[in-house]
Amino acid sequence: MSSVIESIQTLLVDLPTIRPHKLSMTTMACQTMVIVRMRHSDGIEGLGEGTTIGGLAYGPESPESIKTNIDTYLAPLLIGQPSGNLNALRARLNRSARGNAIAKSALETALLDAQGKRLGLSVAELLGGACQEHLPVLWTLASGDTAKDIDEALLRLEQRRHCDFKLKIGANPVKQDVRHVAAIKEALGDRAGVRVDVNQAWDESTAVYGIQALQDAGIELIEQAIPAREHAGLIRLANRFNVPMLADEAVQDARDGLDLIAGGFSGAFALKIAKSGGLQGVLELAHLAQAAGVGLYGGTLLEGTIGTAASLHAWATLPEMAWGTEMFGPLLLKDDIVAEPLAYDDFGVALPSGPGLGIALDEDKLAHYARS
Ligand code: MUC
Ligand code: MG
Repeated sequence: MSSVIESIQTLLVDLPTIRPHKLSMTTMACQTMVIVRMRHSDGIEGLGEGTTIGGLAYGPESPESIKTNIDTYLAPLLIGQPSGNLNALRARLNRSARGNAIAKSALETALLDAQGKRLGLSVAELLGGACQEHLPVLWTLASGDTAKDIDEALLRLEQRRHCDFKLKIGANPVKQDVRHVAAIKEALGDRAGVRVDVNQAWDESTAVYGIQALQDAGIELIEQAIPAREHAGLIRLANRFNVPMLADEAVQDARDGLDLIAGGFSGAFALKIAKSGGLQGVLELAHLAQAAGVGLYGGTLLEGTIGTAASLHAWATLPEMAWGTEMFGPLLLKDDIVAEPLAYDDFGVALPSGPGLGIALDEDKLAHYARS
C-alpha cells in the first residue's frame, strides 16, 4: 500500500544572530524558525521550515501564527492523505486555506524532502534537475555602523566568502543613508558590487531623490524603495532611472508578477519560497519573469539551513539568475540545528546533494534551541 502522511510536528526554534541585524522595520538579535517534521507511514520523515523576520514587523505571518495555523488548520488537511501527490496536496491546502504562504511553504518543503528520500532523488531532481551546483551568495551589511560595515565587507572579500553586498537602509533620514552607502561603495571600489534594500521605507518623492543620489554613487540595484502595494510607482521608478529596480515585497507570487509585467515593469524580481507559498509557486513566478525578460534574484527571509537548502534546490533548476542569490541566512546565525552545515566557499554555496533536501537534523541542538 502506498504511504500516507501520519503526523506533522511543528517546533519554534530560536537562534541568536552573530550581531544585531538592522533593517528599516526592525533590528534582529535572534531568528525564530518554525521547523516542520512530517512523518509518513513508510517510515520516512520530511523536514520543512517556515521563517519570517522580526515577528510581525515584515509581513502578516509571525512564527507563532505559522505554528498555530499549521497545527490547527493545515496539518489536519494533510494527515491521512497519500504522501506522494504533491500537486493534489498543494491544491487541497489552497482550496481550504487562504494566504499563509510561509506556513504552506514549510509544509511543501517537508513533502518534497520526504518524496525525494522515498525516490532516492534530490529535491532539485524532483523539480526537473539542477542547472547549477554552486550558486553565488551576497552578504548583507546591516550593523547600523558605516565603519563596522566596511570592515565586515573587507573581511568577507578577503575570506572569498562574498563579493557582492546588500546594504539595509531606510531607518535613517535619506541624506544620512546616502552618505552611509556612498562611503561603503567608495571604500570597496570596483572590488565589490553594492546594492541597497530600502524595505518599503520611502515615499515616491523621497525615492526619486535617494535613487538619483545612489545611482550617482555607483550603486548597482535598488530593492523595494517604496511600499509593496504601489506597483504603479515602482514601474515609474523603473522607467525613470538607469539603475535597475528589484521588486521584493511588491512581488509575492505569479499574480503580482503578472501585474507588474503587464504594467511595463522592467528590472528584477526577488524570489522567495516563503512569499510564494513554496517551491512550486516561486518557480511559477520565476518562469513568468523569464518569459517577460525580467531578471531573477534568489531571495531569503533569513531562513536557517533547512529553508535555505530548499530555496537552493529551487534556484538550481533555473538556467540563469541575473542577480545571483542572498542565501546567507545560516551564516548570520551563531549556531545551527543540522548535522552538516551548508558548504560556503568561493563567493557562493554548494547545492546540497540528495536525497531530498540533503539535510539531517542534529537532535541535541534542536532540543537545545527549541522553545518548550
Ligand atoms: C529582504 O527584505 O530582502 C534579505 C536579506 C536581509 O538581510 O533581509 C532579507 C529580507
Ligand atoms: Mg528585500
